Amino acid sequence: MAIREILVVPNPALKQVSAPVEQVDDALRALMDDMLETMYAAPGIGLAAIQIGVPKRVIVMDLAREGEDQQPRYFVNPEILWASDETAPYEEGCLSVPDIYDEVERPARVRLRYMNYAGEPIEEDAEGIFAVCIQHEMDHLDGVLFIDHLSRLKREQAIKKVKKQAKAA
Ligand code: K2U
Ligand code: ZN
Repeated sequence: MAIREILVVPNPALKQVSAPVEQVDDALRALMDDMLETMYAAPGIGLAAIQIGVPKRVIVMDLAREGEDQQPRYFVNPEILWASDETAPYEEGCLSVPDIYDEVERPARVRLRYMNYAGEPIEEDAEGIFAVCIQHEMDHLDGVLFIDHLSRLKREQAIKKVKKQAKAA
């Protein structure tokens, strides 16, 4: 396992549309292991493969609270089969847009289809922070960042702030 570099804005690689996975094999599981180790080290609760520069439709997640046992989740070729008309706001952040937080409105509940770590097909409903996180990560698979849901002014201010922080580092 290895901790990989997380790409940050304005890296154009983050705008790529990731390709579907052909086969859930040991090489893909090794990638998911690295993604999970990278996410825990960040720290974060979700990570898309494109954030470490790999344009594959793969997401890892762990929604366990502080003090709870780790509950790693793996989503290969995730699809949203249904989304509620009801929406809910959430103050989002992103490891690829460091230290920027803003409110994004998303469908409150979604029905997912994906393959797990073993390559088995799963269908599952998500709500709450699970619904927020999976939609945030699936946006990454389409080259979309949470700041793309904000006004152009807020988006430009966010990118300017991240660039300034990077220069000062
Ligand atoms: O994509 C990422 O950078 C991972 C995000 C996932 C996330 C974004 C918005 C809302 C929920 C999850 C990182 O985990 S951002 C850090 C974070 C940690 C806890 C709660 C919210 C955001
Ligand atoms: Zn993100």
